[in-house]
Amino acid sequence: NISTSSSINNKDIEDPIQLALNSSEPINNWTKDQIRQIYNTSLYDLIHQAQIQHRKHHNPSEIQLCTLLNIKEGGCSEDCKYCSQSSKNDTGLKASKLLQVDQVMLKARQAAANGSTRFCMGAAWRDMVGRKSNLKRIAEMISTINNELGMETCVTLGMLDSQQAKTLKDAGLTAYNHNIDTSREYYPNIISTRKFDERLQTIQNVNDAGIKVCTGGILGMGETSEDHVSFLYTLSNMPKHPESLPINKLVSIKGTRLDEELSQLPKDSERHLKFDQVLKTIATARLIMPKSIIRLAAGRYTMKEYEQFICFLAGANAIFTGERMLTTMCNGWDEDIEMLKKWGLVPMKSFSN
Ligand code: SAM
Ligand code: DTB
Ligand code: SF4
Ligand code: FES
Repeated sequence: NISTSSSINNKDIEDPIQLALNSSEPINNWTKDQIRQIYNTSLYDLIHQAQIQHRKHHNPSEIQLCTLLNIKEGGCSEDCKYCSQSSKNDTGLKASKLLQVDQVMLKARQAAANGSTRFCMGAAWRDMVGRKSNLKRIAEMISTINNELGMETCVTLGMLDSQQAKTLKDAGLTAYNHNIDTSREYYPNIISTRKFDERLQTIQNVNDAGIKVCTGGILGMGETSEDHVSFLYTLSNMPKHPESLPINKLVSIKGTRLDEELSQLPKDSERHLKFDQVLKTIATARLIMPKSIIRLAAGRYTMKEYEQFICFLAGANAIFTGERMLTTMCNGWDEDIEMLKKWGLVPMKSFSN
């Protein structure tokens, strides 16, 4: 079987795990069959192979620490079934105004002092249409954090057009978070006020502006393993793999329509998320998107320390740490530093340090 090109041809290697491990370039044409085969590999082997891949592309003892701040809470016009901040869910959360730059700086300084190297700011908005002065204030937050603290910055503000993305890039933004959330097929069960392809369009606008893309999703919304395969298929076939890939475990919030729906599922339904599916998703992501930073995001506080440890073994290498996620709980800096020490892991240095 002689290949005419010097690079490895996708079709020359039949075992997709070997293909993932042997390719010198990121692969952007994974098939669902290949991804499914990886996902369904015996978990013991899968984690071993993912760890090999992890060690090829990352310093295996480093975990990136990011801290989140909700800079504009609640009152969002989107209808995401899981979200406490959607005005279509009855969670009792009130809408707030955008924080001032000095309020944000207090929190950013605290995060830096505790060892976080990336500061992520979230706003409960559908998009930035008609929010020029808010965008300007956010640009000021970004540049002040950069200049004063040398931290990486990240924001998530809903949909962005190319011009808005450029404004954020000019302010010095490192990454933009915009999750695809789940598979293309399952998406309409979760959100009806926007389309999956609109998500992809914003991601493209962000990428085109030269900002790193942070995109991932939520596990445990009643989807199946096939949805995990399809979710990974979309992510891994993006023209550029996401720099950062958050894996959220649903925090089922009282008053959200998803919480109500999931409570109706029979106890033995295959639609209840199992921990092995979390591991399979992380390990598969690590194999097929070797350079992405895989972040344990929402719901980590519900995981035992040893469960988090296995997630790190499977290839996760970032966490959110601090006082809070956006509206839900987060493990704090002190307990996280203790945990990392216990497992022989250290906080990742910022590229700007
Ligand atoms: N409004 C922006 C947007 O949706 O792009 C940014 C904020 S939004 C809260 C960021 C991400 O947090 C969502 O895309 C979703 O993946 C995750 N998320 C929100 N609520 C969650 C929950 N209850 N459990 C787990 N993840 C959640
Ligand atoms: C992401 O994927 N997870 C973070 C970050 N991106 C912005 C947000 C998680 C929010 C969890 C629900 C809450 O705290 O309200
Ligand atoms: Fe709004 Fe984002 Fe919550 Fe959806 S996930 S309701 S867009 S804040
Ligand atoms: Fe900030 Fe992903 S939310 S890096």
